[in-house]
Amino acid sequence: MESLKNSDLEIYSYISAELERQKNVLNMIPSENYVSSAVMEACGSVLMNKYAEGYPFKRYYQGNKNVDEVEKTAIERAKKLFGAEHANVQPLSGSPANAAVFLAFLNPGDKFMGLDLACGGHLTHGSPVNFSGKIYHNIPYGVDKETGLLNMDEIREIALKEKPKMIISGLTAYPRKIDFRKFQDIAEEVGAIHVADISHVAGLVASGVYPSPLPFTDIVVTTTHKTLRGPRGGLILCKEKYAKQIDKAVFPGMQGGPHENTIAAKAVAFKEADSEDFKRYSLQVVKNAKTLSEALMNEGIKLVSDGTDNHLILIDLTFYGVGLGKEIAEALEEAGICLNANTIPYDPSTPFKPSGLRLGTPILTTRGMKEEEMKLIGKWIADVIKEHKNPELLKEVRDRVKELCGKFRFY
Ligand code: DSN
Repeated sequence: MESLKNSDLEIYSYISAELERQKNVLNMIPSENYVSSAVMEACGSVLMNKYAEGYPFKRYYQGNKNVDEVEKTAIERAKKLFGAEHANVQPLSGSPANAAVFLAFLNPGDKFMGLDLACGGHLTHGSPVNFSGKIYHNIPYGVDKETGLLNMDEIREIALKEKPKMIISGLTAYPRKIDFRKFQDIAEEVGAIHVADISHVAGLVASGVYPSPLPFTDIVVTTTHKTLRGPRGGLILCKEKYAKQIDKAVFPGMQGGPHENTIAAKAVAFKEADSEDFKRYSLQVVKNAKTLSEALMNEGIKLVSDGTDNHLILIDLTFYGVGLGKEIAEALEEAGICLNANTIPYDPSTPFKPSGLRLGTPILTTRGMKEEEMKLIGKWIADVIKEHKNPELLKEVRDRVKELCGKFRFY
């Protein structure tokens, strides 16, 4: 970063400080990952300088000979990786990708179903503060109060009664497998479009360690920067019969010029994910999450659904008090462990003061950590949860975290 250092010392110093933070902290936010240097180079390339409204070989600007090849390659790689008939690689991120899907299939006021945010859905799955809940008519579904699991019979009953035009499956805080086939069957039964949002689990899906909604699901939406370990961005996969509708909704419906530098980085990430090495990585992400959840439960920490099938874990803190999520997340940050406060299903508190913690293993696994480290980290997290106001404990954990981080690869 020599040029940046010479031209803007202020921003350079913030980025350098962030580099140190990412190196010395256990980053366990399950929606984050550390991309390869190759992905970063593509993202920071001269493709950033180009306008390319339109699609490969059908652009509104001249000079897109190279850009066309880049985007065409990204599309082909995405289709191969996920076994999809059609791919649109232009969505700027997950929310704009979902917005394009709404635009493609629904009119304002139309009914759709999505997983309640508090039960593990996403803002764009119908939250009343989001465009999805403001413009369209959301009929939310939740998880079972006792088990924390999706109840497919109940979801079917709601669908039969409400006859939505669209049903969204997918998660941001649901630690278990989703029966995408069942969602598709329900959607077909009621004449709805099924949209699977696999943003969190895309890397695991690509590796075959989590159920894939492809090829049978109508529309599959994902971000590219979570378990998939690509640049921040979005991707829509669909059946050929919906290709035109999706492409028109993304551009000119939702977006202007695509970020071709990010699209190049997505292509690099798709290639990286299409490898035995990445499959081993994804397998280890899940093994690590399972070991970590066992370690936490052995310490008496309660987990929503008593474990995990994917990369994420949701801790229920209500045994220690209501609405403690933020306070304990801050104590853990002080101790060098970065995760996020999260609502738990049927949270007795509010989203501003939730009663849970959400954490995951994608970054720790990218750095090379395995089961042995998960056991240690589980014990540290449990210790901090139990004594989060003890400054000596926080300092002791912080020192041990730094020592551990020093042993694992970073850029
Ligand atoms: N913000 C993402 C997450 O953390 O799950 C979802 O958009």
